[in-house]
Amino acid sequence: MKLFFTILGIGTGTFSQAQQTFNITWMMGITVEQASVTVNTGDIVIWTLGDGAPHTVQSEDADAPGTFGSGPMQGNGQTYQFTFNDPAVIDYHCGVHGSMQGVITVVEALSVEEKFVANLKYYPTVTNSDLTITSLLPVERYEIYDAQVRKVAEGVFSNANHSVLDVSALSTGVYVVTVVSKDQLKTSFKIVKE
Ligand SMILES: [Cu+2]
Repeated sequence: MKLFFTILGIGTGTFSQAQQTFNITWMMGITVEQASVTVNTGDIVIWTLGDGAPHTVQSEDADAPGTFGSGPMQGNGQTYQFTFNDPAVIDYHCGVHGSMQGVITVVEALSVEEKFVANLKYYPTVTNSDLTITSLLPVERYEIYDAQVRKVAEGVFSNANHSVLDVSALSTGVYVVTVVSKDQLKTSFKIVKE
């Protein structure tokens, strides 16, 4: 029993700073938001081509590691991956399509909770119908609370990284949306239903 708790303790400590993998679908039409990621040192980013067009992952940023860059890639599903070991803010782009660009922010001592929050985006925060939620770490479900902290809606995301919720059935007012990740991390944000 003593051994069990020792192992559990180590496991828990490791979990909060575990190496994580972030997936970006690299394709024409990707937004800067979708192409940008905040990671901890030691984390891996994988770019997977999402269309048939030729692309590169490259950077001329002085902060980019010297070995960073995919070279020419083509073919749906092709991947390029890089492990970021040093803190930096790196502008990168596709050498073929100038509009495909993003920012890799590499930070030291970022917890998994902070990474979840940093890589979750939601818009618009004032809406009468659609609320888009994108997350680089897989999300599982959501709950929506009204100003009296009553749960008025909940559901499971059909897509772990990009979902559009229809909030048109809510009455006008302020709501808190709680998003739960596959790893059971939670974060909340406010929206206004018009
Ligand atoms: Cu491209």
